[in-house]
Amino acid sequence: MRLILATHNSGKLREYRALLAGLPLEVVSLADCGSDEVPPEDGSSFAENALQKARHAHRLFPQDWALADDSGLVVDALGGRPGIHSSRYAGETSSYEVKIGHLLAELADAASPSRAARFVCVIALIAPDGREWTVDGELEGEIGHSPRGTEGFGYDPIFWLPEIAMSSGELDPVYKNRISHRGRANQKVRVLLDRMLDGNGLPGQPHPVL
Ligand code: ITT
Repeated sequence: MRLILATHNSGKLREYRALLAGLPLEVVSLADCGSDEVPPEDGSSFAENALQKARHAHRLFPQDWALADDSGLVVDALGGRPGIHSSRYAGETSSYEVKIGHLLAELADAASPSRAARFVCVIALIAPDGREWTVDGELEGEIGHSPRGTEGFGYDPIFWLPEIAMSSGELDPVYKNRISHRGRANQKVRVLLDRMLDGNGLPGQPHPVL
């Protein structure tokens, strides 16, 4: 049995392939399944968007498990922006250099001097029998003053982790997965899957939601 990752973001795919390693499921992306159709994503919360994307995969491949993530960067001094619009911030097709420049400029103009921010991730998981779960994870940090590091993707170069004095763009991928918003949400997914799969990746007994 397969688990379909409903994402076209190559950075997320790389992280999920590591995060989901060792499951009794074949982890494949929508593109691996020959689907390049972009799932809908017009909800008003991370959870709604994650469910929309996972339901899209479940509709296309109802025999398989479906997993989607909606995530983003929430900046306090910007009233939570870019938030659920992180991938479309400063224009859908703009590069991350442009998005990061735009964010730093907005923050320089913000009334509040606070640079507090967090990465948020909500994962939606759908079983072949249609049961749905959402779980979340967060990583607290600050917006750095200039980009640092070439690891990760998206906003990682300007996400500053004061306790370790590094940006998340400087983190080894294994360490990022251990502490990140995505890694934390995924730990809950692994608990769910461990409880629900028998050794063959088939749904076992229903289990209360976490
Ligand atoms: P899919 O919908 O195909 O999964 P997407 O990139 O559009 O891909 P989202 O709508 O969930 O995904 O947007 C997430 C954006 O938030 C992502 O493009 C980054 O800009 C940012 N983001 C999320 N997690 C991140 C991380 O771990 N590191 C850096 N930026 C991250």
